[in-house]
Amino acid sequence: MNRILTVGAAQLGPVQRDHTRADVVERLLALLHDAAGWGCQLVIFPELALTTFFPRWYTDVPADIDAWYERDMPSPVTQPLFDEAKRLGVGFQLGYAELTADGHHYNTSIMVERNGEVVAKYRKVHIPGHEEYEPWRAFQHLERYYFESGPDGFAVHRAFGAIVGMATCNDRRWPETYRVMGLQGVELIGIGYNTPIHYAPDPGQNALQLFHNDLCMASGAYQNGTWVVGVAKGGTEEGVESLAQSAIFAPSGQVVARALSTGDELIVAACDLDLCNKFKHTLFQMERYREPQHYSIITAQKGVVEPPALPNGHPWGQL
Ligand code: CDT
Repeated sequence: MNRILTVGAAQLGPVQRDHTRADVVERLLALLHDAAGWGCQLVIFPELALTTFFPRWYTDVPADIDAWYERDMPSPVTQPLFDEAKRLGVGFQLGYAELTADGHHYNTSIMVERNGEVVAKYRKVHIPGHEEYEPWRAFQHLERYYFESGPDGFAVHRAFGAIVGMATCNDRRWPETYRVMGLQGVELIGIGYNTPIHYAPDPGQNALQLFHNDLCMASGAYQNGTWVVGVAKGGTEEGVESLAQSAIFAPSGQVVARALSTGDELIVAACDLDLCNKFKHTLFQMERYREPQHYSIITAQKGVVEPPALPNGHPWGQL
């Protein structure tokens, strides 16, 4: 009998600045209940689900900065989620801003098993945007000011009867994210995101947001033979429109479920984990077909190193 993991992608609509964490937890609980009704074992919530996407504003007041972060998880305000997960037997993945006891700031996700226990923590590795206030922008994307890159990389975990992994938003655009987990046999990757439609450095890409979103996750799924669950916090938050269109991708790269709205919405798929093997054991049989001796540049080098320029006037240098 095939191994079926029923997964819910619990898209959130906007969380405005004056919404409290308690308000949000109420919405998460409603989605969790909905998911239980659909027979889900696992529900994926978005990146930074408990607050508005605060990197769109600059402040240098330490207390104002730290107010966006969670020092404990669970905390008194999030405890009901853990309790309800246990009562319903539905686990979840939750993204939030984490402030560690020794003062580190991470964009973190946890995975909580059906008994309410945290089984895995992931700290976002690829931190996009900019480090300093840039007044020319309509809104900021100061993730590189508010978050450090996670030090732990892309681990996978045995949970939910599967091999599961997590990634966060911008991570989904980098093929290394999926491959590192693919090489550990991942069968399902949960990815939460906050993606403003307006991309200030090149607004020409605005119209391509959905295309690029799907392109990355479909490719990651297919090339590694894994399910990928992409979950948005979408809609217009504090005047900034963000991509919704949450979707569940099969190991074939096909979309099997798609959110219709830009608000709170649950989509569900019965994910056949054995379908992963169709790809892992054929075209992408890694141990047979990969040639890692040719890939060392990927870890040895961070940026692009072009070949030396041709001498002036060389015919191959002419357009
Ligand atoms: N949250 C997040 O990582 N968002 C980015 C926006 C990129 S533009 C600064 C993303 O890759 O969707």
